[in-house]
Amino acid sequence: MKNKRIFVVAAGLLLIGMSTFGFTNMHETRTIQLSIGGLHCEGCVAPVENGLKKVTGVSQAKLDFKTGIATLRFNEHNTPLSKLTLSVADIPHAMGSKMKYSARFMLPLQAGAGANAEKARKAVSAIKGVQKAEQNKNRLYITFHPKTADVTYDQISKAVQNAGVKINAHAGHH
Ligand SMILES: [Cu+2]
Repeated sequence: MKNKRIFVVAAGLLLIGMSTFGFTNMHETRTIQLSIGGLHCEGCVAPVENGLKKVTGVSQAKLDFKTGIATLRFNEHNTPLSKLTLSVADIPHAMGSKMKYSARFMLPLQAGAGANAEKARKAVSAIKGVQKAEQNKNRLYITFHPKTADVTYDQISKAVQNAGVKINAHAGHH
């Protein structure tokens, strides 16, 4: 009986230690960007920002109406990137149920990635759960299948880096 209690306490401490030093480092909080579709007017900004902030792992969300780009602080420890991106379609539209919001994950690549950008696009397209990866200038725009595997930021960044392309970490500061 006493041994069991000690075991429970030890297991608990181990879990706390792991979550402090292990898993939180594996899933760092990052600045990421989503390209939002279905924006009708500036009145759509607050509902989309608030909808994004409700997702577990999102600590900040700012949507620029002119560019349609939402900049988030996001930790995917509990929510994979694909789920976050897909969740935008579930935010009730400010103009009523006939309109819908949508989102594509926008990944900035290093300037001058050239032909490797196409390689990166293909590599990302091949990830199970990715519906479509499009390239425009130095950016990849990625959509996800609603019903297949979860896709994480780490999976995408690995695929891009394996294609010989660096991710532009300063994209949030335009
Ligand atoms: Cu609107």
